Amino acid sequence: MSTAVAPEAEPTPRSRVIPWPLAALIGVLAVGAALGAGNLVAGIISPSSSPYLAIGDTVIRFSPQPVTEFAKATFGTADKPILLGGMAVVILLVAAVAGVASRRDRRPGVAVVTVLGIAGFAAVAFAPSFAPLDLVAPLAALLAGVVSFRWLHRLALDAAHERAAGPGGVSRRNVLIGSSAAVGLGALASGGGGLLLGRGGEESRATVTRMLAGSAITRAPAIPAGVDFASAVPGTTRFLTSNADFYRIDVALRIPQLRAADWRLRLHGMVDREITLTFDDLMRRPLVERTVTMTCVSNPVGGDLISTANFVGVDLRDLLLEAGVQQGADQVFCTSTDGFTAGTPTDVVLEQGRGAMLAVGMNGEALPPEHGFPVRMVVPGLYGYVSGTKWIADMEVTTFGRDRQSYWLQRGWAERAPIKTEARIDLPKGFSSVPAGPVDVAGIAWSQPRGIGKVEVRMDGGPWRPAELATEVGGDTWRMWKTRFDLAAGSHTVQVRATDADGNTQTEQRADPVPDGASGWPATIFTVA
Ligand SMILES: Nc1nc2c(c(=O)[nH]1)N[C@H]1C(S)=C(S)[C@@H](COP(=O)(O)O)O[C@H]1N2
Ligand SMILES: [Mo]
Repeated sequence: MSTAVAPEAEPTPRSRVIPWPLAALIGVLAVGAALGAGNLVAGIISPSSSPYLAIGDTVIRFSPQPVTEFAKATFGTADKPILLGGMAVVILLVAAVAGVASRRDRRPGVAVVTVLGIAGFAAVAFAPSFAPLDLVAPLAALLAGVVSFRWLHRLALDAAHERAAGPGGVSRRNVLIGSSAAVGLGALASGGGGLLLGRGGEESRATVTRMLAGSAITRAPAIPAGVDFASAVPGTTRFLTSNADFYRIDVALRIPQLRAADWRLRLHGMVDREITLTFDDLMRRPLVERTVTMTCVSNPVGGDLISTANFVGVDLRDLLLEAGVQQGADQVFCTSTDGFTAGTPTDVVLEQGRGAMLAVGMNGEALPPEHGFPVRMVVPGLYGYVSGTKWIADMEVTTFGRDRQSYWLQRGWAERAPIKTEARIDLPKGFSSVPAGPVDVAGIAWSQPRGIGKVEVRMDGGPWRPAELATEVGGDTWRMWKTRFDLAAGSHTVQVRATDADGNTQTEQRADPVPDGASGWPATIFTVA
């Protein structure tokens, strides 16, 4: 075999080659402009159509279970910003490489920018909730990317040419102006889009808040004095959590921006009568207020994925009784507009006095967008992933069959998830140093729907001592506890365990959150100075 020597190609004049750092920058700027444009247009016309966030959602949706578990275990609730940051790094690296590949010829760069644009387009088009108007933002991103790449590339080539031709620098200034314009527009568009993204649906929320203010609501018993020690012992948890501080768990990056007027719920499946409800239908039903502590199954021992609010809504039991649940149905399979699904045991929803509800209000206002506006489910005593579907759109009465596996069941979590009896130490903070003298030890305990009967604390492995309990509100909510120790200087370890109202003490057995909730006695190490 002989090696043929290729005839010497016509050498590209050096003047027609863009220096590689500038070439890389052009790729990055063009893609940055595309991302900004996509975000802006999404912010203006359809908040859930940002191509960047749609790609993030797609990554989450198709991540294999070990990857999502690793991300949750390693980053906790910071997994979303880390995902978005990682995506930005990867996309901008690809963009830089595309730029460098286009030092002479713009075609490789245009091709890569186009492929990225199509990826954003596809992510939006194949999202669980999709409306045709959603396609405008990714289209704008694609156009902005290609146009700015071609434009910057042309400016840079001209500059390279003129630099070879002699001093002058006019075109180089053009490159500078061009790239600054791209950065500026991209950043402005991104920022503006970001502001607008969070704004959709505000009018509809205000309307619902007004409707609630004017409606007859069977109020929850007034919250008595002495339910927490927040004023007596600074640093302890307040009984009611404000909406802004309420913990949040979302599988999707994009908060659905819905309007109450568009909301429909279809209740179907193994029922005698299918029911479809509008938001007005819901508001015509008897409204009831319930104080409920919601808990996430992912909450580690000592974690803060637990909060309490006054929810207003309608009784789910009555609704299911009206529909007529058929023999053998053991799962109420709920679907959200964001693609999330949860399967709630039928017997729990139908349990008299359990208080399962379709909630529309939270702490005196309409549900905040991030907590499920306009309607979510709340079931006291069950972890959120099997009971708390936000932005609920569909309820199918069915069985726990393989064909109806909800989101977290597909990822290895348990089918049934009653809340475990647990306690948390709020004070002293872990590894803190407290002054000598009496030391406040305080925290929370929960065991919904049974309620807390006793909390015990021990110091340095000594005898268990009962803690003082705050006034009880009910079984569906957490209960605050506190006690005091006189301690010598040095390092100390405090431990706590709760006992529910039926007399069952929380297990010492340590368990990770997967598959049905963490367990174990929390411990805090601190120093007395
Ligand atoms: N649509 C939707 N509903 C959802 C979730 C979700 O990711 N998407 N997370 C669930 C989980 S795991 C919990 S613990 C609760 C949390 O509700 P919050 O975010 O209002 O606190 O919502 C549940 N409902
Ligand atoms: Mo959760």
